[in-house]
Amino acid sequence: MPRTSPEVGGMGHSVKRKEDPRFIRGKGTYVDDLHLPGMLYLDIVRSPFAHAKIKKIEVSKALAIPGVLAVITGQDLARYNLHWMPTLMSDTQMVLPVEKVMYQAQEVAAVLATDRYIAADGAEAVEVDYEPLPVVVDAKKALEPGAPVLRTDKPGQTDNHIWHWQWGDRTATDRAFQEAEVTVQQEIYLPRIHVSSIETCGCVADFDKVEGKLTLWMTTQAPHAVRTVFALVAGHVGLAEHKIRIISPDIGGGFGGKVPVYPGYVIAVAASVLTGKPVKWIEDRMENLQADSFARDYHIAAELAAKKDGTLTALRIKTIADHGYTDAAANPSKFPAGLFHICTGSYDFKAAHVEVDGVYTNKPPGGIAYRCSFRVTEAVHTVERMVDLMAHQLGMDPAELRLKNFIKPEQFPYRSALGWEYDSGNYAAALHKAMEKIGYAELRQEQIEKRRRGELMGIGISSFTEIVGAGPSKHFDILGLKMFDSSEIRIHPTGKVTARFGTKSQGQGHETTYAQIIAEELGIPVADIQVEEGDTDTAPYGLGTYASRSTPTAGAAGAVAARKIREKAKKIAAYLLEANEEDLEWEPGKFFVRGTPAKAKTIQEIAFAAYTNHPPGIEAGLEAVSYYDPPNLTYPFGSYICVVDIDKGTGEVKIRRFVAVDDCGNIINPMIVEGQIHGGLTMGLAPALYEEISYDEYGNILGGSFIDYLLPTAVETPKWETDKTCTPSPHHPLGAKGVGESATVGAPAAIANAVVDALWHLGVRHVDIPITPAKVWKLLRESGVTD
Ligand code: MCN
Ligand code: CUN
Repeated sequence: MPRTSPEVGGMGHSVKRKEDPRFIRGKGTYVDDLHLPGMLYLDIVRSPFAHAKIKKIEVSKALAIPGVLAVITGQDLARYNLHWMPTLMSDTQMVLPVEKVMYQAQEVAAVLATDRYIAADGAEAVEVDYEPLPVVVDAKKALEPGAPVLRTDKPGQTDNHIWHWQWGDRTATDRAFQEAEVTVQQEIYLPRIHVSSIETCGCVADFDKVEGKLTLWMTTQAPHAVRTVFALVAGHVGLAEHKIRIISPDIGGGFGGKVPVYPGYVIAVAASVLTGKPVKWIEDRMENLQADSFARDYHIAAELAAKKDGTLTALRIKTIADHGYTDAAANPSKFPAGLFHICTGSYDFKAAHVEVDGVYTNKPPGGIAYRCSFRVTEAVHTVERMVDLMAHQLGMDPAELRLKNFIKPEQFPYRSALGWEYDSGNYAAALHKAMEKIGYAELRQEQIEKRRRGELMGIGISSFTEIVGAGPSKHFDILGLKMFDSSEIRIHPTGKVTARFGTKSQGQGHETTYAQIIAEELGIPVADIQVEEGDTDTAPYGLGTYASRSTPTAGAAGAVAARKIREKAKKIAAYLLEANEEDLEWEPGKFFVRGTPAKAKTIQEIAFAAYTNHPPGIEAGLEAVSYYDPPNLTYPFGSYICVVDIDKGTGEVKIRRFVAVDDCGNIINPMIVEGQIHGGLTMGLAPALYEEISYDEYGNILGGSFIDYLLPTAVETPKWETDKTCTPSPHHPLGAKGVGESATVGAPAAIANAVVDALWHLGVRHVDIPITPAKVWKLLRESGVTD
């Protein structure tokens, strides 16, 4: 039951999204909607080769086109030492190449013109003479002795190995494996995928030569962090942090793809600084798909040990992480493999060990997330596949095996074998609810009968644990910037509110849910609260929106700032009511004298007094700021059950039912959470059955357009059946956990497990995602199914 009235609209109300009236009327302001006087346009020349020396760039034909003003090359940027830039993982990345290109579709040069189409014509007319070099696309081959060394620019780099990282107790894990009664092992490949948000990336850079100030509207999920990085990289050409204003306007989906800094942004800035004119750069769809950062590309070798009774004892994982030509992942600095070491999942493992090796290949920079908190999807997929494999191996029901090994409610806060402290959870409750809702027992019965008739039906479970809200400053930073987040709430004399946050919504509805948090704490109606994000000149410093961190960090900051305001409001109320502070009680929206409810002051009256009649000894005004450093991450979880039917003739997997029970603690807006889960499930379905970016041996991208890279549409998407349990976070001020990525993280394993469940009796043990009809058809034929 919500504490506030529907008019106030605090936590628990499905308040309609405040941002939607402008979105559904086409009145949003995206970067490409900006048109500044005298604006120039940039287009980018891209490499057809995956690895090649640049012998010559001939620009005369391009410059001869009327309207083409300049062609910018790596040599031009090198004059200002801007041809390389740092990545978020302290690697280096080319802005524009001087010597060689490292992947197909890499930026080679940029054309500046008076018009978008002239810029494109100019890019066509630039002639580049390449000398092809041997290409490395296979991460395993990249590690073989004798493989061509790709990063010849890095002194001391003698192979393609980037880093080795390990976590956990190797000795205890090895011992557990030696003593194990049963073990299973499996190689699992999670392919490269791409987020494909509706809006591609782009920016408008506007350098004011008189003020010496750069305003950069850009598609970024983390405006403040980007500003700091720009200041650190371009300080030597006069761009100091206070002279850079980054504005992240409306964003048409981020999903992790708008965390990195792409070369196009930097070139546009350089072009604006040099010309003193506004410069717009907007990627087209193919550029977005082919050259922006990718996710996954993990080659995982996993082993699981158990007792014969199904008690899980140890997990051991070795992984090769393909990062493309540079490690441009957006991970917390301390964790090069992100939060992959949450891979013990929802289970009470006594021992675990994980090793990851980062590798360079001739591919675009990889290692960002795809709606996933820094590699948690890879972790969940691995453990959920392995647990399922073990259940089948033991002839135990996969639900039963899970229930037997779940971390029990009374074990929270729970320290995992890999060192995480899970805040709260009740995994069995979520699984039981999902089983009940889907009719698990009946489905198993149906499956037996179908199997007798030769029909292929499978039931798959995924009982995932997420890890979101990075993060506590003790362990979490990006390039040294601690991962707190912020809120600044200002109450105006008439009781209306402007609130600013260090995060940046890309479609998640922050303008609504942050207002609800303030409404919850102060009793001010949501309609009276204006939420702003994404402008570094106005918003307090924050690390941005990704890893479902907004609610755990900035949302918490909002609650804390509102509580600070309430403290001050109480003093003002006591003054106005001529009462002792201790005698005042709060109910949403007002303070009243205990026992005399008629003697009350509303928050609006208090706000007015804060500017017109403030008490002696107390400063005027009513505002507060909070920089919230979370004491821990939040661990949302859920249990998903998927039922598939497989067509023996075509190998097509049809999802008949999909039940998703999620738990993200206390919910701010149930409708928004449900929307997040629906979208997230569809983004989990996508890589499970459709999406993959692969390369041929020459490094040509296969799947570089939507003809080959399949996004599920409404036609392919099943009806999602959602439900929830509620296990509040004990450390979050509102008991909330993040939820934005849960469904994408949890769904693929449920689908993959259902497919293997349908085929197990035929001898199939594993199938890598995406589970295409061709793959299943081949497995069926290999198992002798001819139908
Ligand atoms: N929420 C809530 N109650 C909770 C938890 C969350 O009401 N207990 C609400 C929040 O207030 C917020 C939304 O749900 O409005 C998501 O909150 P949260 O889980 O904190 O995640 P973030 O706001 O940090 O969003 C990031 C997350 C990520 S990392 C990806 S990727 C993703 C996702 O959100 N990208 C999205 N969902 C997306 N949705 C849209 N429309 N567009 C994207 O780009
Ligand atoms: Cu991880 S994709 Mo989201 O964190 O922006």
